[in-house]
Amino acid sequence: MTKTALITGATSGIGHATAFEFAKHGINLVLCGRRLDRLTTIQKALEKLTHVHILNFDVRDKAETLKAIASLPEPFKTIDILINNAGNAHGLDPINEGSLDDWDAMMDINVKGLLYVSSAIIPQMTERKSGHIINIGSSAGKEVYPKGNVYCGSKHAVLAITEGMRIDLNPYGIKVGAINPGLVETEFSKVRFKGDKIADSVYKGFKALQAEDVAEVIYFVVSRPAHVNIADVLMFCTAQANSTILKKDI
Ligand code: NDP
Ligand code: 8X3
Repeated sequence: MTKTALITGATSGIGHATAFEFAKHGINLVLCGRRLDRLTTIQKALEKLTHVHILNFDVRDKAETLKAIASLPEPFKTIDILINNAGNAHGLDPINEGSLDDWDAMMDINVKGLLYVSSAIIPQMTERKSGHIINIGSSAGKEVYPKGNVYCGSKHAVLAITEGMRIDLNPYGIKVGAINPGLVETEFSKVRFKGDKIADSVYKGFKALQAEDVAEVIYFVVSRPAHVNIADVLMFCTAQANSTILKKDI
């Protein structure tokens, strides 16, 4: 039977690439994000391959998030696969110089937003006793690096929440796992550095992971047989050894 996936943060980067990868395999899609123009463009492109519904909301807004997901029309109401991907880093500062607004953004989007979306989807999965939740964590959720403080904290929280979800949803046969990439060349650094030109240098001198590399792994994870749950993936580009060791050719 054809499955339906809801992907948050589908307007760029990993979420966008995952939408294209899933569409290639005929998975029906509910694509979410704040940039409606992009959602519409992606919907037009993917409708040739699969059924697509778009939801335009900010995961920081609890009421808006719950309302948007409750508004899903009948053919898209049953979500088999939830990809909690929306998120970003905001700033890269020592803790003594960090911005409270940046901290709010990271905790509100990466942690609370993921919880709001999950709370809207989990009840139908527990009722059906099936489903698959993938949370996009980060290598930053496994290892803290200088100036990463709150972003790393938010991603450590994603990992802890993933493990908690897997325990609590185990009686219902729901698969839960995390994909934790290192450096991926997306709009991530543009957001982190607020458009500053330093963002252009982040992926220079080495070949970073591409969003499609992560999307392929996500598809691999969701396409395993019913008895197989890939609980945790840590993936780096070859040039990256961990959060602080990166081989650059310049
Ligand atoms: P992008 O900036 O390219 O994509 C982020 C996505 O999140 C966009 O689609 C954006 O959509 C969405 N988003 C951001 N804020 C909100 C919000 N408040 N409400 C709804 N949607 C929101 O970055 P990536 O693709 O790299 O990031 C995706 C995930 O991967 C994040 O969780 C990130 O932490 C994680 N990650 C990224 C890595 C990297 O190096 N790039 C490495 C490890 C993990 P819109 O703006 O339209 O709302
Ligand atoms: C994104 C990877 O190293 O910039 O989560 O934190 S990193």
